[in-house]
Amino acid sequence: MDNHLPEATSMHWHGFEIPIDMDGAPGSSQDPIPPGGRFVYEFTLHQEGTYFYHSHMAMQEMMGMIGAFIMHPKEPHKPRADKDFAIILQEYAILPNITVPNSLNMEFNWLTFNGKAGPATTPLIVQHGERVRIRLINLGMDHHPIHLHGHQFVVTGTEGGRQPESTWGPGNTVLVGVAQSRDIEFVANNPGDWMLHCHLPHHMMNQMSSNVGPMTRRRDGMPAGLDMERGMGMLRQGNAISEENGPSLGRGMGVGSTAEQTVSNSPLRVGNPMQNLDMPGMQHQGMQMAKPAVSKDANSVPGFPQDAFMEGPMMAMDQMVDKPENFGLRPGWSGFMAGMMTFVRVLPQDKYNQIIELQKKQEGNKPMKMDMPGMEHKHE
Ligand SMILES: [Cu+2]
Repeated sequence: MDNHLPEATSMHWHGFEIPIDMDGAPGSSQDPIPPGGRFVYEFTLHQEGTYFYHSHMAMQEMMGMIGAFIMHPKEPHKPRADKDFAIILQEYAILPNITVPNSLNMEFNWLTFNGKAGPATTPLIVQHGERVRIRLINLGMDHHPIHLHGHQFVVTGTEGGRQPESTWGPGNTVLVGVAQSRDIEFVANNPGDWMLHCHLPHHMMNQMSSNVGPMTRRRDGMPAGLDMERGMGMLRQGNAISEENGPSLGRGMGVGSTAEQTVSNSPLRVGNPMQNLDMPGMQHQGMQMAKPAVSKDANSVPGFPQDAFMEGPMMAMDQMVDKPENFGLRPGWSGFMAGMMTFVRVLPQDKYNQIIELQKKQEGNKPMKMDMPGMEHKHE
């Protein structure tokens, strides 16, 4: 492993039964690999199951340094799975207009399946009647109860490998704890576009944040507190280990901090609900931005309207996230998809074939990786 990071690292092989000097625990099983350094990991595998590997530096984990490592058995498990998917669950704190996650932050506004938040996630395409395995891997700060609509499944494996069939009780939600993996299997016997999602409500949303500053909506009488950057612990100047920032960074932010403000259900501004957005008349390119459905007396109902701004037709962006796997979904579907959310699409053969054809066509249109501008390739 070549370390191209500007800081030390090491790679841990999670759950692997390998010699201690290959375990990748920095400082104890090996020296950390310095920037520009190299360490060769070499071992023989004898296990079977859904394993993974990750940097053993905590903040590098929070930047997303993880990969799935599937150890297949020599003979397929019985009953045999027709489809075998792997989904890595991760969470990030990323502010608007910034592409770099803040790994110190304790609250997360982007909840992802394989690096994408809904509706940018890619639906799982299966044929009616197929047996499906989904391998769920979690590395982050939260545990995720992953729920599948329309089916019962059994948990056939954990981060420790295959589970004996005698333990396979039915369920439709599996709690995938931090550093765990869970394999679920089911027969896709119920046609439809079924949601697969984390069931923590805030993990079914994007851009979650405490009320620490001007967000995309504003209510009269609501104290704004600190601005959003400071409220979420983002640096405005200097670096994270400077004398000024070092002692406080990661402590005085967001949840439970003094920047937190109580929020009453104060009235929304009258008129077009769109005018409550910070930028009047704002239109996002590619977003459909229809008016949210809000009743005339919405303000008189304590607690409402809230979802009107989080999910609904105004959030739809079907075209922006268009891909073969989304073909034929109900128009406007994307307005109700956010965070750790995607579909298991159980399709009749003709629709299934149509999508496979579209995938093949798209595959042919993809630019060659070597031609990507700005990409450097090293051959050794
Ligand atoms: Cu979750």
